[in-house]
Amino acid sequence: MKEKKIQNQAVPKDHPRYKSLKYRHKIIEGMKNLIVAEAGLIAHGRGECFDYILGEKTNKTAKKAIRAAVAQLLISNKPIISVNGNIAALTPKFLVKLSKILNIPLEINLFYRKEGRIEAIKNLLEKEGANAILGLDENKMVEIEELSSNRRLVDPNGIKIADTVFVPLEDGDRTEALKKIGKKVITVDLNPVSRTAVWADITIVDNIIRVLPEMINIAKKLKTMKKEELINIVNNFNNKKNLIDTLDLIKEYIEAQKKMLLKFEKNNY
Ligand code: PTJ
Repeated sequence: MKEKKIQNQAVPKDHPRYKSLKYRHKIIEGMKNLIVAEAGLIAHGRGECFDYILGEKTNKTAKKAIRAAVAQLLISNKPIISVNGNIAALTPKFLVKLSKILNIPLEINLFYRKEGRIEAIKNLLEKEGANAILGLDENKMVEIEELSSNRRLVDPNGIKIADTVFVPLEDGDRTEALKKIGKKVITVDLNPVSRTAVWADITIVDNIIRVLPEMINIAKKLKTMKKEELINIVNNFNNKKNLIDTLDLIKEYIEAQKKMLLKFEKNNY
């Protein structure tokens, strides 16, 4: 508790990087509470780097992907939301809200298994009001044979029988395995060229902390649409094209930064 206080005091609200530091501290606290794996810190840093060169905002390509993702979740018969340590630590409230508004269960599915982690994540989600959590009883897990990592152990009532799996901040292996067994895969990944980003059916290239609130807003709107309209949204979405457009946005951002530096240099700042 004392430590938490000291950390919060270290980040004044008027700090220009306040938000970024706040989420860093959530990840660090999450690691201390077993929610986040040690490697989750590194994954977060990699994400931050891509976020920077995407302008730290929800770009138009991300908005398109979010719309398609929500439509896909609404037309699915058995969708599921896969939860790992990083997402739970960063944005538990919106995770639970999304699960409720779309009526989709949450399944805790971890890459780095360690005693106490599932319990810690479960408690955090329940504190935010979650009542449909799968992946809790390790004795009842079944395997996805195509996968060798810890993620192969899934809930028989969740990922195993799902037609669409929403797997934010994912590693490439599982996305590939899930695709091979016929699942639709939706992901959130700030790296537009990760194997997950490329393999998924719908990739939202944006920070999970901005994506979930936006998905909730879009869900409220799309929930009233007819199934045919939702199918149309999904069919009109081209993931590879959207990723290419995202890379163009990164190029534009870097060009703009270059121009700014050239101006500084010219004016001797
Ligand atoms: O909790 P566990 O044990 O299941 O482990 C979770 C991590 C994230 C450690 C594990 O899945 C992992 O190692 O993932 P990777 O392979 O590092 O991939 C994570 C991807 O998420 C990377 O491409 C990052 O750029 C991206 N990423 C990191 N933070 C964010 C993000 N994408 C969106 N929003 C973020 N905040």
